[in-house]
Amino acid sequence: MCYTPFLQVFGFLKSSYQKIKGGLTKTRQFLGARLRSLFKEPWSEESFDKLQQILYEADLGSELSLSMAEELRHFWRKNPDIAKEELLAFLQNQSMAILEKPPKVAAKSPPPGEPTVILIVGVNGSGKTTTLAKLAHLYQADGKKVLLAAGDTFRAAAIDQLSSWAERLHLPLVKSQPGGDPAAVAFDAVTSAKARNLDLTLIDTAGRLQNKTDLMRELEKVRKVVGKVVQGAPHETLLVLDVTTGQNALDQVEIFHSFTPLTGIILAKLDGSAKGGIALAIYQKWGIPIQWVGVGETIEDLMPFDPKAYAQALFEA
Ligand SMILES: Nc1nc2c(ncn2[C@@H]2O[C@H](COP(=O)(O)OP(=O)(O)OP(=O)(O)O)[C@@H](O)[C@H]2O)c(=O)[nH]1
Ligand SMILES: [Mg+2]
Repeated sequence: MCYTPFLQVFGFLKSSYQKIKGGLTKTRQFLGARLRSLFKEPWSEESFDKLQQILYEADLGSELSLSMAEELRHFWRKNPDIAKEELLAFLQNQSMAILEKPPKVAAKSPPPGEPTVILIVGVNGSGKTTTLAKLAHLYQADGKKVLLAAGDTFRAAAIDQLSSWAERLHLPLVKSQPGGDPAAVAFDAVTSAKARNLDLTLIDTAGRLQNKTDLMRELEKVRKVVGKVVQGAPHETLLVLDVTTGQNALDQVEIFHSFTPLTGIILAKLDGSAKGGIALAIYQKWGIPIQWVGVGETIEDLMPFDPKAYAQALFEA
């Protein structure tokens, strides 16, 4: 499912069930092993308490783990002879019902002929720069003219990292000296993209812990200056979450969203995590669409989030 008009361009990139299943391997092993051992026992009232704990451990969050287990309990009480497959189907349907609710946030569109601006934010090391390169590669493959902005001016290595991606992908890059003003880089980049009639500017930013208020405010400044160049910019603000950080990811969503309204989430490192359930917890709480999932370190390892494939793969014991 595509949530934003801009993402619909990726008609060529149909997310396959097999791919998302591959990305969820660790989560599925974790959940599947526990669900299988739960299903070996005869179902009783106690099974639902155990189920709640299992869901919680897969990072569905306390509220959601409780409500899903309780809904299943009510369903089972009405249908006590129900088969294991139907209980799993119920969990899949519950997940789908959550993910199919309309999003509470929306991307904006630039005025016709002007570039779309996407701001990539997140805590240190979450996968921002790599994900930005993966996204650039996808848009490029879709025929879009992309420009990269090295808005992480904090470390020389960060500028070098994006420069080498730009070289590899043959994409223009706007950068400054280390220590430069990220807002100035963003301004120059969007101005340049507009002057050159490019389709898209992807702005990298420095990792920042969500509890560092001054750094969070720096993002507000970046947003403000790009908005002066192209109306509505940034049209997308995407938070890259390292799924392996577990419940802390929920704090990150909350604080980043309060400083810099998010239009989407990218779950990076899904391949290395058994905590893939976090997608449900995030969408249930904030209605911010999970747009992409990172499933490895290479440039091809980014796929659109497909709620149906995700719900199906998650609860397939
Ligand atoms: N396995 C796996 N590794 C990933 C994924 N995405 C990023 N990484 C790795 O995570 C590490 C950090 O990635 P970066 O893109 O540099 O992260 P960052 O958020 O830009 O880091 P800072 O700029 O230091 O805040 C790198 O080794 C990446 O290769 C993913 O989806 N799966
Ligand atoms: Mg980076």
